[in-house]
Amino acid sequence: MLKDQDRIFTNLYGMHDRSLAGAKSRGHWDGTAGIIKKGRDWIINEAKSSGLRGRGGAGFPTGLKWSFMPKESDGRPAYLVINADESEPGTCKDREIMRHDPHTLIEGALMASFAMGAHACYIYIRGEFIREREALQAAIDECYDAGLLGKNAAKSGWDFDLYLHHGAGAYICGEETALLESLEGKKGMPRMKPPFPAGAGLYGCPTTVNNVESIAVIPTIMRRGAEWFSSMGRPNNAGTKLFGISGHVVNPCVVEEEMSIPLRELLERHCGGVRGGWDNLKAVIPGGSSVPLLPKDIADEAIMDFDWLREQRSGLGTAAVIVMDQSTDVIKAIWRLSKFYKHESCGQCTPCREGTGWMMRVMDRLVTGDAEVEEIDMLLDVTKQVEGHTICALGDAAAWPIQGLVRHFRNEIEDRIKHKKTGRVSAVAAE
Ligand code: L3W
Ligand code: SF4
Repeated sequence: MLKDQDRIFTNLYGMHDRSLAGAKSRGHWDGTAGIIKKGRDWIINEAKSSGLRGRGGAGFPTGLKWSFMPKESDGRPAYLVINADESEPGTCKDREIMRHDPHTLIEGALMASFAMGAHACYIYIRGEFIREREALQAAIDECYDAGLLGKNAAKSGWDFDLYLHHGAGAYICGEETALLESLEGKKGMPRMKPPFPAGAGLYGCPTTVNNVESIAVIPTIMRRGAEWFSSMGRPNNAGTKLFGISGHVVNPCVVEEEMSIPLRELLERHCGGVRGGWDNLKAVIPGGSSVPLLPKDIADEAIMDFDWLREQRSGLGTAAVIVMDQSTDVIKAIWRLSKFYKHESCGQCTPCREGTGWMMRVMDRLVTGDAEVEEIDMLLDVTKQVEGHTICALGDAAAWPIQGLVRHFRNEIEDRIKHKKTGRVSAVAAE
């Protein structure tokens, strides 16, 4: 269990003083210039040694990503872009950082940008996050007034500007290259990769896109050291982690815990447990809507980290834990996600544009039981034709939850179809 002194986001725990004075009293902005003066390589190596893996869903090693940025400028400016377009269903952790602890994000942006040779950083914030952008903008203004941003930021010798850009409500703009397109003023449609943003990103310049939480933990890692961070969790799954827990628990919440905490401990320690007790659990989505759900027998043993969940053919994703008790119609729950992905597909590649519609229409029939049993395998076949055949990960994200449903709840789907045919139950109506 994470000790209080190892929490990074202490403001989540009732100390809601997000002002610069409050941030300083908690140790932020202390010795920032000294850390920067240790140099680019030192910061990147410290990020690498800490074992920090990206907190936006994919878990790509943060220090390694930074090291892809050019060491010497070829005349093009370099950029850091912070992905604050938090839209993955179930996910609400970055919102808490921006609302309660904006200074740790800003200080992290300065350190990370310096390490990558960037004099400018854009924070792309989800349009619906109005209170969060107000909090963040107020903190940015305070920093400019205090000399922590701008010329010779925080007396580090590095000139650094930070801009806040509002999104306009499209989930796909959380995909890093769609986000860059949107930031450039174009329609938010993903680009083909490679080139990765480090080679050609914002305005064709070297760019790193990092999630809010990945950047907000940086100042504490730099102060307390890579060894401290990597001592928490399991090998390859280091550090502290924000978990956003929703659904059928007694107290839904966002909480910071040690990586690799058992799921049951996480829910019972922080959320009052599953509604009606642990035995009332039916399934859990461990990492936001894009990762497959797990049934209770796997959830019983679940370790909340990248590698354990990947071995179960699910994932840590954004660590948005969606808990479903025995009252849940899991078929309908996954149908709702299919509807979401169909709606959010940008439509530029055929397998995703057509496949998300196909998947949703078959899911419609599975929910009501108005399908043939053979359609279950036909649906799986469609998911396989979408998975891995699209420009961005939205196609996979639409396919995986359905694959997980069929893998773990095929009997329930078949029962519904059979019972509908024999008229033994009145099936649930799709909305
Ligand atoms: C240089 C290489 N850079 C990879 C970089 C890449 C990106 C990062 C991860 O999808 C997942 C997705 C969602 N040279 C590189 C390289 N990079 N190889 O590393 O890349 P990748 O392709 O593994 O993932 P991705 O396309 O960024 C993200 C899943 O996250 N998801 C989360 C969604 C979250 C939200 C939200 O609200 N925060 O939308 C949940 O599971 O499905 O699989 O920077 O450039 N050779
Ligand atoms: Fe657009 Fe879907 Fe293709 Fe991604 S996979 S680029 S969202 S059509």
